[in-house]
Amino acid sequence: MGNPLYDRLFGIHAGKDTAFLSLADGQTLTHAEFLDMAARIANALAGLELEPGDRVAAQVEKSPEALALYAACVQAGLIFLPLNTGYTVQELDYFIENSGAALVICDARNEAGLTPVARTHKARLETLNADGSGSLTRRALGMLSAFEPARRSEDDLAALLYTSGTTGRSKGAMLTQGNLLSNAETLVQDWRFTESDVLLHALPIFHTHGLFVATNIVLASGGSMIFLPRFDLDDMLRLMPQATTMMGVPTFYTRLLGDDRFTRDLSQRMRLFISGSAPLLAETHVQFEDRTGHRILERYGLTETNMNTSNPYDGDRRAGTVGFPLPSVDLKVTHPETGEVLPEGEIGMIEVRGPNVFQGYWQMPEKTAAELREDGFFVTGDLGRIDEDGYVHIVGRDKDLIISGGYNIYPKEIELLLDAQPGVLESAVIGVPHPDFGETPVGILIPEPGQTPDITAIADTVREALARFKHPRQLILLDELPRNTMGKVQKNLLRDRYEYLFCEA
Ligand code: MCA
Ligand code: AMP
Repeated sequence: MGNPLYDRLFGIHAGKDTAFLSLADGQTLTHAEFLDMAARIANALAGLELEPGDRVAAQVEKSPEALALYAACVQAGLIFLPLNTGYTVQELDYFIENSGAALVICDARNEAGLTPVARTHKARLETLNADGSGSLTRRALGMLSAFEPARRSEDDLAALLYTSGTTGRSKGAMLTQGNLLSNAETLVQDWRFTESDVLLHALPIFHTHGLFVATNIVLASGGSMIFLPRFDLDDMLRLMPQATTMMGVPTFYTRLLGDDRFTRDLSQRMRLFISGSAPLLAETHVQFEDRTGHRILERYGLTETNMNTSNPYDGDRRAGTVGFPLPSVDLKVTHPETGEVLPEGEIGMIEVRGPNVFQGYWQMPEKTAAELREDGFFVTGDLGRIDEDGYVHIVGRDKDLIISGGYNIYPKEIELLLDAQPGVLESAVIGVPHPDFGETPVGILIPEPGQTPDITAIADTVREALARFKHPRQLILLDELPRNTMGKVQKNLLRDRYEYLFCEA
């Protein structure tokens, strides 16, 4: 049986002195060095008395050690639970409690804040810092650089990734080894990754995009990565001539285009630019081709499914579409209420099925039943249509979701917090266009009769409670919220009203 995910992504590189990671400062790590690091960490984790199936929650900065932690969890049969580095202690408390994590790994600068949380939820706490130091690495240093992979099957869980929910509570998407492997292997073929590829990697590694789409593909194909801690324009421009591929959210592309130093010459060696996580404006697609001669390949996915569709590698990459369902993915457009398949060209709910689709939400059978049908189709919450040539178009969302720079924000979570503030009767959070992040949240507050809420104090409370990227960029006081005859808040009217808050008309 072995350990399919470990064997096919990591084990295949055992003993290879080939380049795997090259860092911003020019340092490099070979596959063998990376696997040694991972095995030491796996030994350290085993020494902490963790058992296969235990959850390891990690809020750590991007580094080779952080990536090796993912490999170590796979090797030891532990369920990896990566967390956005922007989450506050209050947010982390929920993830740690909900997942029942046996171990929490954090940056030393957050250790004091997380110690009581870990203690309350009976989790161990270790540190791993951006420079690779920390208590976990100290444990790993004294360990053997060999570790017999835990026996696992493709049906065993490999990762738990939290995605926010429309009710304000995040849900842990359960992903098996088979979910991750099948998608990685499909995408290697579809996007023609080989061991000669060098991926310019500037995405965070706590989400599907940077961790599974980018890293798993490079591992499965035997290529290497220029592994940057974050998106820094100067680093991107400096290192692009050494790369052959890049994956990014639309903000990466608009930021590159906003800099005159980004020229056709810089991308001469590049063979493929991929975009996803949020809609790429057709205008960005066109500008990019004009500047570089490359047509960005846009694809579509979700945390629950990894990737579902992709524009073709060889055929026409059409701006404003997310291409065709990947081989092995069934995709249909259905009536949002009845679930009936709609005729070609009509707009409806996108549903997907395939070996990439997750197993359900961690300990939330009702939410799972609501979104994952018995016949295996997952109801994405995205509205779309399939055109006469078979291209899938995402035209909107049936879920109340804002995507800022590729990060998902569920208004409900912010509204619950705003509603609870002194002097606030009710609130509505809407997404409005933003030139850099695509969309950004704005909070509309309705005061209790005769009261004037203290906007500064409310903004301070929000800062304390929620990750920076979720903070409404503006809080606005209104007398009342627009409602339809059923009493439902008409967010579309609010969005129309504030459409040009951050972008020129
Ligand atoms: C950082 N900030 C943000 C964001 N990122 N605010 C809103 N939206 C964001 N995305 C905060 C910073 O903390 C900072 O706060 C301020 O905004 C400006 O920071 P800046 O330096 O401009 O930001 P940055 O550090 O350059 O980050 C922007 C970024 C980054 C490069 C777009 O957010 C990013 O790498 N995003 C990728 C997200 C991603 O990987 N998504 C995939 C999800 P202050 O003002 O206090 O300093 S997986 C997924 O969606 C599915 C499966 C899929 O299809 O891929
Ligand atoms: P997440 O919850 O982070 O997995 O985000 C998944 C959501 O991102 C999807 O449901 C879509 O709404 C959105 N998304 C991902 N890729 C694209 C894309 N290429 N175009 C439009 N929306 C996208």
